[in-house]
Order: sequence, then structure tokens, then C-alpha cells
Amino acid sequence: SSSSATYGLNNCDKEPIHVPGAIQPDGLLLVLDPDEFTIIQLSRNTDVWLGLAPESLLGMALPELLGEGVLVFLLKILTNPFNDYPTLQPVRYRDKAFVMRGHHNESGILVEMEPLPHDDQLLTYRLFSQLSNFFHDLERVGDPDRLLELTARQVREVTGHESVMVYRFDAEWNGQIIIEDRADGEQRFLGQHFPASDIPAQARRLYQINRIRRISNVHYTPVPLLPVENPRTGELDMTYTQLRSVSPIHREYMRNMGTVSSLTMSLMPEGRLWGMIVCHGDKPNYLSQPIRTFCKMVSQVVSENLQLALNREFDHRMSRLGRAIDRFNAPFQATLDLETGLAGLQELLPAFESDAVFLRLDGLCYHFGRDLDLDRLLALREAIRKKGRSGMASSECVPDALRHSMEWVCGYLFVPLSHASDEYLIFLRSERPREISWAGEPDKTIMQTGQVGEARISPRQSFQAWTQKIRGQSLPWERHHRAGASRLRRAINLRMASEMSRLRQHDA
Ligand code: BLA
Repeated sequence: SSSSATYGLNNCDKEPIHVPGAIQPDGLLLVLDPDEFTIIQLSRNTDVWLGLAPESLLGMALPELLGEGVLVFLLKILTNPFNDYPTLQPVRYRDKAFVMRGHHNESGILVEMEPLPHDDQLLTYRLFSQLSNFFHDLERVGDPDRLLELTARQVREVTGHESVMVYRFDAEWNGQIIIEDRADGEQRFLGQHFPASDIPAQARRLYQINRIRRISNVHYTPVPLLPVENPRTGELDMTYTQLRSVSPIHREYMRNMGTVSSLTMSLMPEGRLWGMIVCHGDKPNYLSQPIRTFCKMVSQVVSENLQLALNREFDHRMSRLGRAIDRFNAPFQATLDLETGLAGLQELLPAFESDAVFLRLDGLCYHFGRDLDLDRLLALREAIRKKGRSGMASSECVPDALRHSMEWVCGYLFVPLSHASDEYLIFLRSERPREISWAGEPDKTIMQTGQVGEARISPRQSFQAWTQKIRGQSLPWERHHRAGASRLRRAINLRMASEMSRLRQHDA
């Protein structure tokens, strides 16, 4: 295919990976007319698996080829109300056992066939007992890291890959290896970061839909389709297939990494792509459908448990912060002098991991913690326009235009108190320099290779650790900081409301 020459870094995310027009050679693909069940398009490797030339199969009805038994399977596919997971069914052709996976789209009914392993019963027994033990382990682990560690080990035992990693996305879709479990006990990538362009947007979109992908042997030759164009739709959307031929750029990336086989599962707590379980092998590793189904089940149950573990972690942080807020709030509500009450905010700074807090309330300005010129603060408030839900805004670095004038201030969390008048609270954080270890220099993600005049863009060739020093950023604001700020806002608004009614009673 010529697509590796036409897609580079600046248009990486344009490669239409869901319509590659080819499959991996681990099985075969048949596309059927949804009314007649006749084969209208197929992979050109049917001779390998069935001993039949692809040309001879075009126009043949599937029941004619595999027996009337497949009718139930086909009807099940057509009546699957969600059609977002495949229907599975074992089938025999002559003396060979296969598993069929089927789903349908505008192009027709897509049926993938892969060989079923011979030691079927033994395998089933092994997988079930592994799964049962894994469920027991899940009940015992509470924190996210332990959960993912256990998962990686479990998956490596079942797949036999040399390495299983857990990759977590950050807010910009860069990733970090947070768990690494290797057969040789070594660590190669643990803690390292990878730029967002390594897994472009359309790939991430596809991985939310199709939660498990494999490459048995990265050196495979893609098997094209016959005819090339789907008779009903032209392009054949292979989003839901498991034999989809993967991007040549990604295959090159894997070869550069020295990886021959892979299996990847999406981790999706609350239905959003949070990370992936990535298995790597240094030799070809064909995993049969039952083993892949096992891994997919593991990743789904782990996604659920991960959500619980993340919530528990949040609850724990939130209750600590909440206790600090309560300690501020009790005297704050009780004292008659507003300024004395507000002075308690000083004690809240460590809990918010902040250096100062600034408050504008009822026409007055209050400042607790590290000193800052009032003009600078008002300039910052002016610059904060973008606001999230709840009107809050936060950043690890002040807007560019202010960077040089803000003295020690780097990060801010802005909390409006009332929308009618300009009353608000701003937590301020100083710079926290840190180091990020990248697997390869991010600027060299893309290599210009080839002769002068026929420059070709390819993924980076070195994964040597490279340390980047990050300056000009504070600690990141996290969910519990925002939730805490929101609770503090309610406390202040409550106090101001009772202040108002006290004043009114006084006037009366
Ligand atoms: C896909 N890139 C991927 C995938 C991973 C990575 C895990 C998903 C593969 C799958 O689910 O089967 C990246 N692999 C990694 C990382 C580690 C790893 C970070 O093992 C860390 C240890 N890739 C590039 C560049 C481009 C690119 C520069 O580096 C584009 C110019 C593209 N990556 C790219 C594409 C895919 C991909 C197109 C989709 C492959 C497919 O599913 O067809």
C-alpha cells in the first residue's frame, strides 16, 4: 500500500484507518448481501483457509457453503438490537473448525472466520478458572494501581506476551506507561511519556468503539478484498472487525520499537477512553478468539472496577479537604465580624495546595498568603474569560500576555461567588518545575527519511529516554480541588445571605 507515503505527522489523524480495504491474514472475511446471504465481497485468501479460489465464491450463498445451520447465526446478526458487538458462532468446514464473528452495516453482513484451537475443552477450563480467580482478586484490591498491576499480570499469563503495559492518557491525549509487567522482570518504559500523535484522534475514536485489537505478526502482508470496492457502498467500513489491516505507519512504529506482536484493550471507566492495556511480544503470537474474548472481558470488568477505585480515591481526598473546609466554616458562620471570619482562609491554603487566596466580596478585597500587588491580581481577573461549567476557570499557567508581570504567580483557580456583581475567589499557586521522561524526543516523533527530493515521513526510530524540564507551570488542579472550591463558595454565599438578613432586621 502507498498510504504510508501519503500520511505524515501533520495529517496523521486523516488516515482513514477504518476503511483499509484489506485484512490481516489470520482468517478470512466474507461480506454478504443482507437479503440473499450471497457473498458480494471477500478477502482474497479463501484458498488458504478453505481451499477455494475467491473468484469461485463470489455470488455463492453462505448456507450453500457452510450448511443451513448458519441461517440462525445470520438472523441473530440481523436482529441484534444494538449491533455494537459481534455475534459469535463455531462452524465446521470439511475437517476444519472455525469461529465466525458477524455484524452488519450498510455494506452488508460482515462475517469473519478464524480457526478454532484444537484443545478447546482444556482451554475453556483454563480460561474459566483464571477468570474465577481474577474475580476473587478484584474483591481484595481497592486502589487503582494495585488493580491495574494485577490485571497486567493476569493478561500476560493468558496471552504469553513478553510485556504488558498500562498506558494512561492525560488531558491533552499524551500518554504515560503507569504499569509495566514483563516476563524478564525488567522495566523498559515504566513512567515514560509518549506524545499524543503516537495514537492519533481517529484511532482513539475507533478504540472507543472496538475495544480490543490485535496484530499477530507485524511483518504480515495485508490481504486485499475482491472486488476492491464494496458493491453497495464503495468503501467497506471495518470498524467492528477484528481482522482489519492496521495502519502501515503504526506497523512501522512497532518495528522501530522491536515489537512483533501486540494485543491492545481499551480501558473505559464511565465510557470514556481513559487508557489502554498494551501487550507486546518479540515474536509472532497468534491468539485465538476465546483468548481474545477472555482479555476483552477482563478489560471490561477492570474498567468498571477502575471507576470504583478512582471514585474511592476522589472520595478520600475530598473528605480530607472537606474536613479542612468545615474547620474554616464553623467559626466563619458564627463570628459577627466578616473580616475575622475570612482570615481563617489562611489555614485552608495547605489543603488547597495553594500559596495565596484572593477574595473580592461586597466591594472589598481580601488577600491571604503570599504577597502580590493588587493591580496584578485585577489584571489576572480581567484576563480570565474562559469559564467552565459552574463559572469556574483554572489553569496551571497564567495567560501568555501576563506571564512576565505576575511575579511568583503561575497557576490559578477562579471561582465566581455571585454573577450579579463581580465577586469572586482566586486560589494562586507558584511554579512547580518538574521533569518528564519521554520515550524518545517528542520533536523527533517524525523522521524525514528517504532520498532528497523524495522525503518520506515515518515514525521516530529511537525510543531512548529523553528528559524534558517543564518550567512555568504549577501543580495541576484536580477534581477534588474544584469540588472543594465549590463547597467553599456555598459556605461564603450562605454567610453573605445571613449577613444580609441580619442587616435587614437591624434596619427594620
Ligand atoms: C496506533 N499507536 C497506536 C496504538 C498504540 C500506539 C498503542 C494502538 C494500536 C492498537 O490498538 O492496536 C502507540 N504503542 C504506542 C505507544 C506505546 C506502544 C505510545 O506500545 C508505548 C509503549 N503513530 C506515530 C505517528 C503516527 C502514528 C507519528 O507514532 C502518524 C503519523 C499513527 N498510531 C498511528 C495510527 C494508529 C496508531 C494511524 C492506528 C493503527 C490502527 O489501528 O490501524
